[in-house]
Amino acid sequence: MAGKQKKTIITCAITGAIHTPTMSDALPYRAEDIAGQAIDAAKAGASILHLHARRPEDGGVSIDPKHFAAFLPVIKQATDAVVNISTGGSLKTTIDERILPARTFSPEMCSLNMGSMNFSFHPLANRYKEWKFGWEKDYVANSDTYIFRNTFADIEKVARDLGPEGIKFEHECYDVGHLYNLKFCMDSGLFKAPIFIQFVMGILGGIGADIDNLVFMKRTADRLFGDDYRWSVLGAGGAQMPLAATATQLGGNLRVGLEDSLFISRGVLAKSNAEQVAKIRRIVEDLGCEVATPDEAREILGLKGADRVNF
Ligand code: KMH
Ligand code: ZN
Repeated sequence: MAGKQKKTIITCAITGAIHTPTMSDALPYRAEDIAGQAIDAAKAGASILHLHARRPEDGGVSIDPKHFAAFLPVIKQATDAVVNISTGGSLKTTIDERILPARTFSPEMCSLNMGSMNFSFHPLANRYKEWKFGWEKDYVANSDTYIFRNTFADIEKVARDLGPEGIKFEHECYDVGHLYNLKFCMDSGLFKAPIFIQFVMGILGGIGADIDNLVFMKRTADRLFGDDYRWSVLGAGGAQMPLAATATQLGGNLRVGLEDSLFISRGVLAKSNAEQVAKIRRIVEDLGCEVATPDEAREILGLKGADRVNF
């Protein structure tokens, strides 16, 4: 089973592809705001920055490499945090389009979603009467028609295109079956130990965000991967902080950030990504654990190093 780590890696997911500008003024979508919040999150204790891009004019989700190019070098200049580029894409993009930013910039890490599923946030559409931008309401409301496609062929394509670049995958597992998908791929030789699993909990379409389920996911992963894996958890919405705090006590790592929750506490919007990082850092340290530096995260996960990226 994955041994209890001495240090806790904090990942911060800065903006994502679920929330929209209407939902929080803090959600960054211009390059300078994505960069600024990412740098502040790193200063607050995040050693990995999970990054999506957005259109600067209206906050729409973008997978255009030019929108990543506008913030990646700024972040690299200002911090030694590990950059992790999403391959999640947006609602209607092909796997080739989704991996283009990671293929272009060859970061130390990128996400890899481990199964196809319903992936919906349509209930959020009822919470807002006025929307800042024209695209937002339909984007959110129509997510009930969305199948997040990540077939075995898609997964293999990502592994074969990006693996040789030395990019470490954040294997996003939204349910127990995804762990078995990952095991199948690992046995087929697609991924090398130690793999890094992100237990994604509380997405409508995936496993619910509670501690019993986290323990079940971890036990299953222990059984399937033994010492060959490291893990982290992200809880969507209100589950973010409780699951993150639980992860440190179970010997794992955690992810916070406005991609996964817009809140700092019940009903109170976070002012920034850094505010969430600072809060979980306090909790981690109060519970007697230490936060990993970026270089410690590189060591724990076996990353290629910031000198081997292409930005
Ligand atoms: N927004 C998270 C629930 C990705 O970027 O590949 C999932 C995610 C997907 O982070
Ligand atoms: Zn993401």
